[in-house]
Amino acid sequence: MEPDAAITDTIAAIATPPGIGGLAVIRVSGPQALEIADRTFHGRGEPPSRRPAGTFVHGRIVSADETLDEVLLLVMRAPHSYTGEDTIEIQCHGGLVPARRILRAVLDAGARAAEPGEFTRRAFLHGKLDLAQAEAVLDLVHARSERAAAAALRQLEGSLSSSVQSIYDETAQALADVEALLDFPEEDLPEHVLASLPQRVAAVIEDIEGLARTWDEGHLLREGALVVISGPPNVGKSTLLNLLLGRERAIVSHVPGTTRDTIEETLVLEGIPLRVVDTAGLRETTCEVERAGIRRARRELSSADLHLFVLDCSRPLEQHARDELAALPAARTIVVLNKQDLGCVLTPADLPSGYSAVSTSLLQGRGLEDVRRALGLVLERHVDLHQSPHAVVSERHRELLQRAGAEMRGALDLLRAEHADENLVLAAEHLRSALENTGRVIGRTWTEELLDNIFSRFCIGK
Ligand SMILES: Nc1nc2c(ncn2[C@@H]2O[C@H](COP(=O)(O)OP(=O)(O)OP(=O)(O)O)[C@@H](O)[C@H]2O)c(=O)[nH]1
Ligand SMILES: [Mg+2]
Repeated sequence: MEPDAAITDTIAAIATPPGIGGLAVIRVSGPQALEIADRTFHGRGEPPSRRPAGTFVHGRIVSADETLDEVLLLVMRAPHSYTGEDTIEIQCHGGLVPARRILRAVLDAGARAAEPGEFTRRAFLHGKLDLAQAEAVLDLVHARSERAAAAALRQLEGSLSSSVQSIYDETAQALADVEALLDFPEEDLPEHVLASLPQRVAAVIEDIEGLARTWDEGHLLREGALVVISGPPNVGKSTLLNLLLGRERAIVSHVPGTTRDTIEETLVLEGIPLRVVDTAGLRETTCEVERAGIRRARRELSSADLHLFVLDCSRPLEQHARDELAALPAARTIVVLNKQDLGCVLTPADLPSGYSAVSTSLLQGRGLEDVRRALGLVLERHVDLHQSPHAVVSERHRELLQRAGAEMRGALDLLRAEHADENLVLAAEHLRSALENTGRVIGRTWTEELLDNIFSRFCIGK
């Protein structure tokens, strides 16, 4: 689909978050942006539409002879703006009232209220960003750690786009060659082109799969790793949550069964956002509320990326707890042998094999650093913490890349077959489909529905 050349309306929105602040910004973009500025802005000298791009002008926004606020107005001209259109940004005093009144005045002067993500959508339609870059804007706004923000910024700068673009170009070249071969009369087929194709296609498959593998890391950076604290009652799970957070979030008491509802909090470890969940102690009980809590705990357990399984080491390991532990994946579980100060009857040797353990005495805060280090080690299996942040794919990209990879494999099988020259029509079809899927990652091919889906997750004003 070609970019929509017929954007004729001008959109406006408050770009800053609601609430009290020093400044608020109203953004106006589209063909009438400067005209609307002239109608609403009163200042000395030339009207905004006659000002050079990149200038800030001081003045007042006036509507129906009433001054709404004293403002600074920034003039940007197409194509040198975020959206690629004529754009003005009005900086007014913070707080909701001035910004809302100015927005109203701008709408009265001919603009339309922007939909979520519509500025970035226009930037995409005007070729200022490709789709992967536009999505990076969303990731950057939502980034929960510095590492996540750095990865989003790399993607915005085009690191993912350029990898995908080169996969796209290689695929397009292979397709062009196959199509050219189809046009040759059989006897004149340039054998060397046909002979080199499987190797080239295989190389592209490797690139596609390498890129798709970064999803694991992307998922952790975007959504955060879900770390679930579980174990029998009264072993120190809530104590551990509080220590990790550095504040008294969950109630700690000597009464077994204190925690009922799941408690989720976020923190950042090694630049990776973590969602840490404290859960009700796992045990047989007749208490209805506690049982509801245990059901919730089990729900969290099933979707956890990482487990902290806490045990009281001053007591022997009961069969029930052993079974609970054995149900957790060893490679993603850290056993915390707590209450070392009470003397140890339970040691790492008593655990089912394959589980790594950390000894703590959380009441004194002892061993907390070891827990953090162990968490970091498990995370490192998913994210290369020593490598500088790089582009990582999202769920949408992974799906498309996997489809492209499967199509490329289909083509490869046909091209490697004994009478490959007879398979060229089918191989071309696979390559075309791979090309289309790869193109969707960066928006070389798109549909309105796809754009709606992506941009509706943005906030208004972005
Ligand atoms: N002696 C000793 N007591 C501890 C230690 N860690 C926690 N406790 C105590 O153990 C009791 C239970 O701690 P919690 O953190 O509430 O335990 P929990 O696992 O969340 O318990 P439930 O929510 O009931 O399942 C509290 O009285 C804590 O102060 C420790 O290292 N040594
Ligand atoms: Mg608790």
